Amino acid sequence: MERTFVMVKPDGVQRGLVGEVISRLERKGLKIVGLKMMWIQEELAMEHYAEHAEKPFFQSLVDYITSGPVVAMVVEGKDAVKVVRTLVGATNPVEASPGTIRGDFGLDIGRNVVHASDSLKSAEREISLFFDAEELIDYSKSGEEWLY
Ligand code: RTP
Ligand code: MG
Repeated sequence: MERTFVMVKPDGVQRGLVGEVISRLERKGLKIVGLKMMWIQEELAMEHYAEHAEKPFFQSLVDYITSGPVVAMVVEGKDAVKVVRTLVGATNPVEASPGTIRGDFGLDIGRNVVHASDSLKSAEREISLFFDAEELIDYSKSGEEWLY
């Protein structure tokens, strides 16, 4: 089983889309193994988006992700990284397909509702950045035998 990091960004929280995002992940069959609301501080934001440090939009990205509370989570399932990226849709909501989270709920690349790790390596890095090991819960969930 694979784990990935997902976050409802400040715009998603403010627009009341936390339940919608979680619901889509759950209905897909993914299992939530870590979940918390937090207000990201500038230092963590810069670390999280380190790969974009040289981009022209870096400061606005940091300002945006620290502008309000987010809901951070770790979800588990078969091919979780790829599956979640597919559910989330293209970076720019203008190009994201209908049926994806960004395709259904966004209009602006700078306000695209959710973050999801883009590779297994990023997932491992981001999970350890946002969660302590003891915050991740190992459990079996009824119905799993109908998914796999
Ligand atoms: P994320 O990391 O948030 O899941 O998004 P992503 O992988 O689809 O996109 P990424 O390339 O990692 O970019 C991170 C976030 O930066 C903002 N962005 N703005 N103005 C621009 O051209 C631009 N490009 C990217 C987006 O909010 C994107 O989610
Ligand atoms: Mg990314």
